[in-house]
Amino acid sequence: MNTDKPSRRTQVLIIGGGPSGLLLSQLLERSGIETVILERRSREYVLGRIRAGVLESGTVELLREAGVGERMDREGLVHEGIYLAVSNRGFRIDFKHHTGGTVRVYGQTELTRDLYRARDAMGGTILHEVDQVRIEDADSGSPRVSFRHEGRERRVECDFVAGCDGFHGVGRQTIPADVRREFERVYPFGWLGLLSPTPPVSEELIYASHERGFALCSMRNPNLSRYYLQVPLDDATENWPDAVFWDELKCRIPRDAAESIVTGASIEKSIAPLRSFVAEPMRWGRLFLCGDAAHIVPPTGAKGLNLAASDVYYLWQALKQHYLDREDEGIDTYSARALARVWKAERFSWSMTRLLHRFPDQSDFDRRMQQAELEYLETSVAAQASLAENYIGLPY
Ligand code: FAS
Ligand code: PHB
Repeated sequence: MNTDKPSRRTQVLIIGGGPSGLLLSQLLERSGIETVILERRSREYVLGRIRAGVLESGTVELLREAGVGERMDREGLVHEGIYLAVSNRGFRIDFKHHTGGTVRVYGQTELTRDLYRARDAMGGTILHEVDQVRIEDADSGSPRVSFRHEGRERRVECDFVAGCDGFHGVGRQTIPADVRREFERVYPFGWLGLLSPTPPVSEELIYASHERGFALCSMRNPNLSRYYLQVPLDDATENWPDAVFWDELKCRIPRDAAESIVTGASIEKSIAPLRSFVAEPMRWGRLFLCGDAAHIVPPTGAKGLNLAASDVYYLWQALKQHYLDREDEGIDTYSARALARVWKAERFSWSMTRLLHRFPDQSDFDRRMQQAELEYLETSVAAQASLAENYIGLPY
């Protein structure tokens, strides 16, 4: 594609080469709609990120529809439930029994790798290490995107711009402040994540609520485990040598798991802050926001990546309708349709975070409320069915 001068219009210009941008590009190109992706980082950098681990069934279906489900189906782990643990005692939430549904454990890193391979196989245009990206005339019929790449100023004219550029991207900032409404809650703690080449401690994930703080036992495959500990916001990975991490994790998880866990040297350790965030609207003229560019959830409900997938589905359907059916009902309803599902996932992620974490300013009454809700969850079929249907993913 010649980007020295705007002689060639692409149809959809996608900012961001993470899961949202790559999946949207793959689906659009398979529908005959041309895209260009601009990514700020190198491909190695993008593939070096350790992020999500659990895919809803809707995300699994969409990846198959995009032609990138083969390795996920071969290597991904089908999970029919999760464990919740309260003060070292666990109980199971059986998704299959309550909903007939399951989730797939398959790391975002591998999913992103599959998407890059698929884009390359179709000869996709992905420009890496671009900077100074600016979206111009998004509210006109002919938006343009200017940027620098390989030391040269470039510009691409397009029909539509998809802001798939994450929480710190330029897409959301392009929507005028007097048009945009933002909703946010920042949590007074973070998650310290550790990746270790050890067998998972349990067949299924364990979400543990403990006086000392929240812990999560997850995995990527039978020889790669992912663990998290709730830590104070001002904590640092330097304070957590592996031995200290393992000792603390054992304090917070069920006794039988603590006695059987296989520990080992970490191959990645990082702290992620937790926030709930939504920006409305997710469309402004011919600019559409997808994924983390528009919303952030605390990872407690495993929704971040899965919300990106449902946004991409709605936008793919809308743009296909525009180009193939010459209809714009999908485009006109995209923001409302995506936000309806976003807010339900925000609620679920917020409620799981509020239920399972220790809050520094928590009163004794607050703590009793958490304990009562956990006991209700342990003993009520209706409460477990509600958690199950939210965890496996509400319908698109
Ligand atoms: P991403 O942020 O993944 O991708 C946006 C891309 O845009 C990036 O590659 C960025 O480099 C690029 N970009 C940004 N600005 C740009 C610009 N101006 N020009 C060009 N490119 C630009 N979700 C879960 O479900 N479970 C988890 O356990 C979990 N853990 C997480 C841990 C961390 C530390 C973080 C930050 C997020 C986590 N998430 C988790 C959420 C995460 O998985 C996101 O939901 C997912 O990455 C969303 O994908 P995208 O919308 O593509 O955004
Ligand atoms: C993960 O495996 O990284 C993971 C799983 C479930 C969550 C959050 C993170 O809720």
